[in-house]
Amino acid sequence: MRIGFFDSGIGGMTVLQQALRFLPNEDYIFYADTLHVPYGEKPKEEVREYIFNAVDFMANQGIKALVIACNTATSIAVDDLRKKFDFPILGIEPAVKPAVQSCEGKRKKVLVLATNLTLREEKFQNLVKSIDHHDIVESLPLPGLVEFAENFEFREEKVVPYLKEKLSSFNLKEYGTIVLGCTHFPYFENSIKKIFPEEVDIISGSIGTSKNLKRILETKNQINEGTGDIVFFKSGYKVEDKETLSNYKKLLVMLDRKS
Ligand code: DGN
Repeated sequence: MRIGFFDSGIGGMTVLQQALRFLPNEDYIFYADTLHVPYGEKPKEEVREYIFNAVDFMANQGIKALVIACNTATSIAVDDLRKKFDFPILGIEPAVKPAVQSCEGKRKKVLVLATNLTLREEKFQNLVKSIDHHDIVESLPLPGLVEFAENFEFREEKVVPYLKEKLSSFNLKEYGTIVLGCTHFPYFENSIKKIFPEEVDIISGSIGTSKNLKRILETKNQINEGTGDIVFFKSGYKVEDKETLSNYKKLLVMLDRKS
């Protein structure tokens, strides 16, 4: 059986690319809910319905595990999804813990970049409360980056001015680690690095999620059951159009080159 990857759009591909490195001998379904992207600015109940529809669809295709490759979807639906479906469900989350651990000793701050919805949710608030004992975690929603990615706009000359404006009130020297808490953001790692005057670590949850996926498949003895084949779906429709498929493959190649 295949492994399902789900996101509101092409952000989830940044997680799939990491998973492919750890688990090349698996087959995958990648589902992008492109009809409803972006999730980050919509009411929670509406987004929750989209997520359940998508996961129902994937479950009907037959999957042996699901990766919610969307921080926003994890924060509002992972617990309820686990109650409904009996395959393992992994949800990506902002990697706040390793960021705090590495910054505390350096007297630096952590900046979490994510969607509005993720940052507002109790899951994120509780996570920060349980880890951030010295008040070093700050956050900023960047909805524009989701829009850029969905439009395949990755050029630094477009992205950097947006980031500069959004970060204009921050003292950029104070930060040691930037947490990419939205799976659309790793596409812009180079532009983000450029904004900060000093060297910063940039981390996301995709390596941890991929390692966990591997561990779960090993434990269940369901590992190495494929050949790296990927079937793409957009909001319930199989992607057959050659141009779109080739664009998706190009994204994976682009991400591979960066990592
Ligand atoms: N890629 C998603 C995330 O990680 O939160 C959400 C992007 C969006 O739909 N706004």
